[in-house]
Amino acid sequence: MTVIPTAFAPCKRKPATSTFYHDVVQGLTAPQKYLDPKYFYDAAGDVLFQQIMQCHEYYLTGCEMEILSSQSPQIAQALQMYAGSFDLVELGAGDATKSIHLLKQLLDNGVDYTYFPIDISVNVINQLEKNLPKQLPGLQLQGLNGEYFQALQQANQLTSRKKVILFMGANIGNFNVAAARNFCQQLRQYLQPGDLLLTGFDLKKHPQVILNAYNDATGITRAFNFNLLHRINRELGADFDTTRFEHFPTYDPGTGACKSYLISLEDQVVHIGDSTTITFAENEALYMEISQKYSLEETDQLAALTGFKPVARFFDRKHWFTDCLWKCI
Ligand code: AVI
Repeated sequence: MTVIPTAFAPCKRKPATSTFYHDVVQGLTAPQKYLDPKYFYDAAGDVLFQQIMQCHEYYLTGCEMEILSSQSPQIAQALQMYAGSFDLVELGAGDATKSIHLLKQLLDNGVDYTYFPIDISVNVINQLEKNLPKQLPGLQLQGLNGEYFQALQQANQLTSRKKVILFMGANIGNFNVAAARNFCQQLRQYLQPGDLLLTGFDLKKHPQVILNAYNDATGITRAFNFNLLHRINRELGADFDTTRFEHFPTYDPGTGACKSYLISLEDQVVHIGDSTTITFAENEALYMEISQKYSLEETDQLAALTGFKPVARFFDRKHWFTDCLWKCI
């Protein structure tokens, strides 16, 4: 049974000087109203995202899991061939349920490496440090808690070996095309020629399959989007009424941009704390998130524009998803 969390323990209200407050007000006062999707992931959002990953419409997780669980021998072989001796750094490691297959394969192959999982959540890192060595005896692990680039800098100070970066889960899709380019260029600056990057891309496919993934029949993705409004209510003392908004995912098969909006169902006023008032017109759209879909040519172009050379690609059986291996040039 799917459980949608409705009430979480009340949290302490954040002051009007907090970064969260600042970002929310900045987004809601922009000409095209938006919210930064990084704020989806509070405790309730984490639970909802776990549930999304189990929805049958949300094929992305299953496709990438299929790649990692069935092709880790080939992926490990490619890493060993292109990098020789290396350490493994995972950006946004989460619970490592996909990467564990690769970690195990490398151990079975007798590769001497350290796994550096990076995650913004200290909780996630603590759990990984506790659980992974039990599941994978002999694994050398050093968790790094923080923003990607700051933690990557730390990893660079801890090891002089070549690096293999894992950036999976189609997280790159949560940047628009220009921002993805910018991200890859920045990432490249923390790496050396010969280092490798394994990135997960969700591929363009029938538009309805994509739309369904962001509009599951059970309403989990809808609840995931609404949770951000609830979070703003909880943490910033706002009075969003989610019954006055509609979850509205869109997909443009031309550009590959899958964008989610919340549509205001009426003219309305929302208060945030004591001092901020936001007005919504009927049918006004609040932009929540992009999940960009790629063609294979577009993944190659992204590599070429940002200092990488594609060296291998791994697919699920349906060719809906790909993990691309790029080498730093
Ligand atoms: C984390 N990220 C890759 C997910 C995606 O598919 O864009 C986030 C998500 N949003 C709604 N469903 C899933």
